[in-house]
Amino acid sequence: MSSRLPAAVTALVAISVAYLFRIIIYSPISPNPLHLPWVPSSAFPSNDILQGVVKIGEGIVDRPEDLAVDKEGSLYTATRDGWIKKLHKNGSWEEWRMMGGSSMLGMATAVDGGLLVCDAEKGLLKVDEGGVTVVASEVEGSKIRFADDVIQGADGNIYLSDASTKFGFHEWILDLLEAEPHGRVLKHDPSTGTTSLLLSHLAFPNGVALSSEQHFLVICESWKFRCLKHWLKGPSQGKTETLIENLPGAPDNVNLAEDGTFWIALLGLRSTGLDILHSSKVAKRIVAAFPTLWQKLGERKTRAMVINVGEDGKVKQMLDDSRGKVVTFVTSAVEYEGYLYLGSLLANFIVITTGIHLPGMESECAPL
Ligand SMILES: [Ca+2]
Ligand SMILES: [Ca+2]
Repeated sequence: MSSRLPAAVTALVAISVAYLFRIIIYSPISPNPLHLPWVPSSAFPSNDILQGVVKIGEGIVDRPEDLAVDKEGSLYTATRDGWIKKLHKNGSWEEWRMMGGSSMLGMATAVDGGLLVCDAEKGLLKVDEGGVTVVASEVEGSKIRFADDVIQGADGNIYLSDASTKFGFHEWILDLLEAEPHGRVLKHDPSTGTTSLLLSHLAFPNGVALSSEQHFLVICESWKFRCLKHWLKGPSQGKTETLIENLPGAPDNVNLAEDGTFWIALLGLRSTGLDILHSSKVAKRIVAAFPTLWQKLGERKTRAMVINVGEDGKVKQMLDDSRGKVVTFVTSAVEYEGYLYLGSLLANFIVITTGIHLPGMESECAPL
């Protein structure tokens, strides 16, 4: 008994030291507290409108992060099984292109036809009837590590976000825990084939969209809970301003609405547990060392939210599912002919909003 006790204590000390090394010395992150905006509940009162949505493509689409609609009205989404799937206007689904991998994210239609697709790991791809080409995989000698979203202007210039230069798609949680500005926005000029750095030191630049007149680029900076407005033309050309800040969720994809406003999807990365985690360096290191803790804290049904924001940054509408009862972790909202289509990284379906009045609509939506 007496000889067993010191052995047990020694083992306990050894295990504790090993865990401490794992948490402190070999931690994959150098965290900082993430300063979360204080948002009064009265600012975005819940309406649970997203509990009244209609699901489409259930079981056909696996975690569709972003959506794009072409001129013919066909909807595309990239799913985790490596497919780009196409929803025809008649409601039928097509397995359109097998791309492989599981890291396709943002997409947009290309001005000359086909799709521009961000594969977080491969970079920016162009997909059309001719096949798949890599448009950009590096900038100024530096690999694009986390291609996240893309938009192309009428002049052909392409803007894309590289959400993090430190962590890849499957490590996005580490980027969130570290909360450092590792991201950047790039510009690709197809006429010269060159990719250049437009903005750097951004905290997870995510969705990108152009304004209706294409005078400015909207950039959602997820870990700052804000969206930026970067002027491309006019007297403020080259300047960056805040479009909207103190958002109640981390902004993901942003898309131009039919009336020139923007639909922004907000990730519900707020809860009592997550707020404590975001404020504590030690807690962040522990979660980084034991990723299953994240599944308990973060990967739960949280509030799904989309907001409609004007060019002046004013919120015109907010739609939510306060407890993620029907849909959670909405990553994208695309408006087309008065319907709002939503994608989610935690769903096996797309949803269409029904029974709400969208800007420019004569009457309420009806399900397809
Ligand atoms: Ca997009
Ligand atoms: Ca995204």
